[in-house]
Amino acid sequence: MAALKHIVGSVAVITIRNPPVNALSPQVQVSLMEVLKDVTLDPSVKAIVLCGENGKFSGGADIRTFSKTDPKTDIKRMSLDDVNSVAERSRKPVVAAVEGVALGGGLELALACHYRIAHVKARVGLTEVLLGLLPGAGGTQRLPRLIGVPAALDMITTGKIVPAPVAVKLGIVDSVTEGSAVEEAIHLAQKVVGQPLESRRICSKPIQCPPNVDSLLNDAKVKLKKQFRGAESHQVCVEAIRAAVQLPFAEGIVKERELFLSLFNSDQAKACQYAFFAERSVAKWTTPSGANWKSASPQTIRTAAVIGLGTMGQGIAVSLAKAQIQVIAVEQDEQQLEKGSKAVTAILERETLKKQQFELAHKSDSFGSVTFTLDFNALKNADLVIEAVYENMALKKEIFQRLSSICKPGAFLCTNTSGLDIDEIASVTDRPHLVIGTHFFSPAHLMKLLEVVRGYHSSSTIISTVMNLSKVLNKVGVVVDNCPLFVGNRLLLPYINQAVFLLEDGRTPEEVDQVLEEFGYAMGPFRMSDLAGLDIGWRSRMEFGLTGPKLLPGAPVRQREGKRYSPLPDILCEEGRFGQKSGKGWYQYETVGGRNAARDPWVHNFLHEYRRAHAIKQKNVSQGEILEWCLYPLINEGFKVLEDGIASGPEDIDVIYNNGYGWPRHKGGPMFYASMIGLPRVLVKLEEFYKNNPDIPSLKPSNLLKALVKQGSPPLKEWRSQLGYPNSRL
Ligand code: 3H9
Repeated sequence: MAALKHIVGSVAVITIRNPPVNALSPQVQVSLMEVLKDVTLDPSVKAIVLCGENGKFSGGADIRTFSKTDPKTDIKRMSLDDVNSVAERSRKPVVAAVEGVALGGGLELALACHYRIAHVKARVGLTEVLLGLLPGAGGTQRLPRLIGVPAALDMITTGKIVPAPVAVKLGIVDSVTEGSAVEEAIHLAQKVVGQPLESRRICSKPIQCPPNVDSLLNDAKVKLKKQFRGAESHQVCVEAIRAAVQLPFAEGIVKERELFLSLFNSDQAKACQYAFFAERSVAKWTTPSGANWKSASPQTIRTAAVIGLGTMGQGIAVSLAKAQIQVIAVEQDEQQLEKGSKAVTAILERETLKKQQFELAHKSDSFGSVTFTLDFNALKNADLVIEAVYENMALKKEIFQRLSSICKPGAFLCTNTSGLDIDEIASVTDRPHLVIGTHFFSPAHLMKLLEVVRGYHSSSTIISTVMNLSKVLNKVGVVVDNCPLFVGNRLLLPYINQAVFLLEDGRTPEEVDQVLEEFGYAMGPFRMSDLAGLDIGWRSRMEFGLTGPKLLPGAPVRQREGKRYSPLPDILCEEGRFGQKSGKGWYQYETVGGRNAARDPWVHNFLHEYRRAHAIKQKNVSQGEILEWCLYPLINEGFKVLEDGIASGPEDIDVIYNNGYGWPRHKGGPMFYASMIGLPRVLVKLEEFYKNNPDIPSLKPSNLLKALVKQGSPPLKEWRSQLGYPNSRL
């Protein structure tokens, strides 16, 4: 039985059992229905308590069963709505004891109960929108009736999860307890036996609408359209809430179901659910020696040090402190230390305020302390050190050499680099097996991704410790192998290059950005480059002799080593246009550090003159071709990364792109996207592009892509096993 019953006095306690999160699979729903019917008919039972096994109420409907569900037939038989209806109509009081989580269908079940008691650490939310769906078991009809339209709109359209103290304030749960929610619920159930239940049935409550409800809903759609570009589920959620506003409860439920079915089998829902499982799968890493996430033993990090308090170091220090880790922050001179410590303190103050507002007056766990120092010897107590100085190999090596002599034996040494060789850095230490790359993304206290770059000697203990740390920091860690630029930036390079070539060929930054933003990117390549700072790439190109003083005399302007090269970004930097930080880049900004990108006539004029000077003929490129021209080389590089064994599977690449590079989640990630449009299509287009542009090597189709197409384009989940990854270094 997936729902167990035991009797305490005159109260029947029904426990949902489906480890690990008590998901409401079709079997659980059937079982719940049977037990509920059984206890409502049992004259010795006067009240009912619903809870979940192992301190978790329920993680919602079982997502794993969705892909096996035929929406035309099976879904009509899905009975969570029926279960909810039986619970709500019961003439015996039904109390939900919410411990751990009540998410999606789990919260919908709790909303159908007459009372809800939550443990103080429990969290609740209607998270379906993040899976490309909407709450399909009455959530869109009950929540607005319970907490009002504006609050319900916010929760349902964003999938926000709120802690129990906030839930009680909003009116989602009746009370919180620091003790056992189940015992509290039994106590309440006994107390309310015989009391009238009509006012406790949310389905009977009138909906309280603000006078401007129509414009509230319309404005929400406009805002969501901008925030989640191209995503359908957020828009459809608003329509379901509109039904709650306009229709009686029963008709609203019918409308909700109709809208739910319209999303259920969509490509976007498939992509979001793939992204959900991909994030879980990357936690299950393995190494060629057979070590893996199960066998390795992560060490707990209590004290961590950060070296360098630039933008990255500041964010990393905040991130660690937020996770209640004691932080030692080191800088090289007084001025930098003061600047860095002020910035860290200011961010932490803002974060404390946010936390207090979010968790309201409830006492919350405080942040870890941050000690600022110029004294490298302070690092001797750290369990783990993260070096976050600027990208300079000589400087990093000097620091790691010093760390060897200062840090305690067994301390883990991490380098925050976006592409330098981890093995070279590890080689100067006394403990290469305890050295690893931790590639954070800016702003590091907010961005979810952590690329964990395994060096040749990195031990399973350091991999598991850092992967564990990523979870503690509320990030998604992805283990990748060591290669120039690692995975994320390696795929980014051809994407940016292709976008710049489009400017040479006659397009404008606005046109290119618009296409990529309509695709779903939060920012197109040029707005993103302006935000990141154009000078970073410029310095690295100077370092590699592609531009600047190290460039060999006589090198053609638009070629390097026989390959197409565009000097446009270099020229912008030579003009002092570094992007937002200098108030001008591919766009102009209202001020230095401004955020609002506006068309810049200077850029347009400059591009025009550049094309004229180099006698470049304008090419007519459709919006569809702009998209393919930019995305397919990025995808192609993804296949090359797999071929080289740098990432262990397509899911790893997709998780990196969804969480670190603004890839639209409802498109699953670049590799998933390729599988959806069809590998033959990607291959044919790349072949065509490469034939017409033999001087762009990133357009040459990867062997893996060709092999997969030859094998009949197997589904993405079979790519790993079909190819066997003979080259895998992971
Ligand atoms: C829904 O409810 C639709 C309804 O409105 C209407 C229907 C008609 N199903 O994340 P973790 C697995 S849609 C199946 O590592 P944590 C997960 O894959 C649903 N499996 O743990 C993993 O498996 P494995 C709405 C699920 O403690 C394991 O559980 N619900 C589900 O960090 C542990 O997960 C949601 O959107 C599920 N629903 O976080 C909630 N949930 O060990 C989605 C988890 O094999 N879930 N699994 O890798 C979550 O947000 C988090 O998993 C949760 C636990 C917070 C619950």
